[in-house]
Amino acid sequence: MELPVLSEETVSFAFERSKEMLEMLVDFKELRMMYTCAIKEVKTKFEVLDTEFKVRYRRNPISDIESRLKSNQSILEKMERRHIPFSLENVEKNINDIAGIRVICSYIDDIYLLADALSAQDDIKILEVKDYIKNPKPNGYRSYHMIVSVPVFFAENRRNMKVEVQIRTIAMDFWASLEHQMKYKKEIPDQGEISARLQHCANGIAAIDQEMLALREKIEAAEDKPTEEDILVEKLMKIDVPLY
Ligand code: 0O2
Repeated sequence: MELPVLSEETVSFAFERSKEMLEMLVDFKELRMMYTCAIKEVKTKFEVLDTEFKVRYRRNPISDIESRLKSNQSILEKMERRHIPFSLENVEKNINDIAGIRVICSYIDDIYLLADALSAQDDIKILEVKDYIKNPKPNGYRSYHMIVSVPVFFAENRRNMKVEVQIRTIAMDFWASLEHQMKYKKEIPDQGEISARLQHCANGIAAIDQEMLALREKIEAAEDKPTEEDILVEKLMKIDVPLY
């Protein structure tokens, strides 16, 4: 088969396009590295708060911290769904959850405690808050979402990076995992019935979360008021609390 002869202009155009594509790929990899570092920054902030609480109140507000960098495929799909043309600027501007952190707590009050403590840090800027606990989604989804901007210091520059923070209870997380699994299955028999039962479970979970908090508060209130001696002994005990 005889190959067509390409004009000098066409070859030069193709070369320039491939060069541009390669440059974009390199920049995209660099951007992902920056988001990975932003995850580390925010994760450390939550770990610090958890450690502080452990020493101060002998109680851990955080049960688990998960983090993830959104896959390239999910980024592309989200851009396509929103009809946004692909460019690095557009990705950074429009996709808020490339860096994602999920903080799992035992009790609902800890969610707000952590959200307030993070918001009070003066290097953190809160760009958006969605309180799906006070305003659950129609399907029953409950979780507290924040989009924050955090400064990350690199060798030669400082970049403010966006991170999506989701804070929820263990029970809310348990529910969201199953609902997420259903959403990504294309063909499910009785989907309507499953959705209705999930919604029912979401209401049950919300009631149990409230009841567990009320019970904890009752138990805490029933604990004897400490004497001065108790306070001193408590302070001495804190010195022995292992931090890791
Ligand atoms: P994935 O697969 O979880 O990474 P925004 O991100 O603010 O520009 P969006 O996506 O409408 O716009 O924001 P929202 O409502 O805060 O949702 C963000 C994430 O919350 C979702 O990410 C899910 O992780 C979670 N989420 C929101 N609604 C639901 C729900 O009804 N069920 C479950 N299980 N999770 C939910 P993505 O983008 O879906 O991707």
